[in-house]
Amino acid sequence: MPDGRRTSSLLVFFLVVSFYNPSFAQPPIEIRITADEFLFTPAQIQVHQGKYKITVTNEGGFPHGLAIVGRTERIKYIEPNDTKSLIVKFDRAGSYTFFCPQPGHRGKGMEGILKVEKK
Ligand SMILES: [Cu+2]
Repeated sequence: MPDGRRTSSLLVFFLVVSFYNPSFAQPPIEIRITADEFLFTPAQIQVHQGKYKITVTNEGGFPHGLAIVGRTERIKYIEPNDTKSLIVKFDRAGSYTFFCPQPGHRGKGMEGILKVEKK
């Protein structure tokens, strides 16, 4: 098969996949959170099932991060005045606890609840 035809077949394949799978085509919705000593704002977040980009800005003087209980995706470390993002897909409804993975921070109050509701 000539290269040009192979490329167009692949293109058609991806167009079909994105047509049948809306989550593949849609960009993630952004959730903005700020971290400070020793809290997240907001600490209560409500979303619907889907793909999200969680953006955390560290407005504090210490390094912070963001982890979600039961999920492997995390931001280990954000320097003061820096911003980092994480893409997370929530397929199931439920309450997810998020927290700062820096030692001792969760115990000082750096945690929150992300509630995912059915679409
Ligand atoms: Cu922290």
